[in-house]
Amino acid sequence: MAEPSRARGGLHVRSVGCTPVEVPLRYVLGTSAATVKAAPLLLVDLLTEEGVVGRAYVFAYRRSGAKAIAALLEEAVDLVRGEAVAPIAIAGKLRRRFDLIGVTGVARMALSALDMALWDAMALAAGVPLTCLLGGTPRAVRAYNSCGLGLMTPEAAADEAQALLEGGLQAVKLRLGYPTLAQDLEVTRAVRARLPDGVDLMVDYNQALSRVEALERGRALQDEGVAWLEEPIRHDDLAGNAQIARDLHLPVQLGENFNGPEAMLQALQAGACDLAMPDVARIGGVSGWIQAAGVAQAYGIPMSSHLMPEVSAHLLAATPTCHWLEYVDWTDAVAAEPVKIRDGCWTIGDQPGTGLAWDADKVKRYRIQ
Ligand code: SMN
Ligand code: MG
Repeated sequence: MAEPSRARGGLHVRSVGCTPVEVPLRYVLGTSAATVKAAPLLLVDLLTEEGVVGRAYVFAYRRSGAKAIAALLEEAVDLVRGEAVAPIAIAGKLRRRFDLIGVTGVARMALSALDMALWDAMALAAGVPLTCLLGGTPRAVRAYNSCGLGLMTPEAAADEAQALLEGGLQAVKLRLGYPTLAQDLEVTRAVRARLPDGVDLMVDYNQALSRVEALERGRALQDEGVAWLEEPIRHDDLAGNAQIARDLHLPVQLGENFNGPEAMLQALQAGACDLAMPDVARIGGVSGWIQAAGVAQAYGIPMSSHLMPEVSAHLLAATPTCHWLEYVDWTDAVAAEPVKIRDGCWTIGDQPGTGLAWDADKVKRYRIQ
């Protein structure tokens, strides 16, 4: 077999360290699909032969997810050991090797995590913030608060919504999908009434509804001052989502379940959503995001992020149709330098790479054994 290429001055893949942790959440997140009290994350340290360490992490949804992603990622790195740090070339090779198991779900997340770590390593080696490598400028990115506002009583939701405006945030997201439309409306009205004018309120059903229910609840919600209707029905029912997007004047938001830029293209071709919010760990990492951002621009669709705000901020700053950053504070528990929201924005610092670094003591405390 031919020796892997060794571009002068370039980086080469050496090994990967995967650390599963479970971090506590300040606000319990009751969604219509599951109640999230602690967040399992997989922390990734990609070592290069040149000594640069690229970092990334993914939200793994479940403890078993963190372990499965780690196993897949370790195998992927074995397959490209010694190769030049070239994310698109590596993604092409690994995609072929993983096609038989299928590049979806945890396999997609493993390959996305590797891609993110490779890009971080390149930005670290270049000595620039990641967004600069992608053609963006380090800047403040407008954020909405997505911590909390799970399923709860209307009074508790209104109190929590108010608390979530900390740091000058100008938008919050509410989870819906109560047993009845009347309950959804009651909570929405209680939260809306507590939020100052000009503060946006997004709502998220996490795919809870049938088409008929979504049309009924959407029609009721669209006159309640809601900014978007997220995943009202199964994310992959493109015809159903297109019908909802056509029938309502409330914008439909989809994206956290897009598996790669090709899935986003299909959704936009079908007219399934007015807004898009890919998840960097499912869209294919930094490489997949940039491709998806081109699709969003071609369709004139505003693009937001899903979770993992550290890398997403860099990506949004290089996204032509940049809309909102989804802010969660989950990595505060393990980050060496947690990012603070100021004036409603996540500000990209001038440190090279994504700025991700772990606090070793905190990681030890939350490590999953
Ligand atoms: C969500 C999904 C999974 C975990 C937490 C939150 C939600 C979102 O759909 O859009 O933030
Ligand atoms: Mg969502």
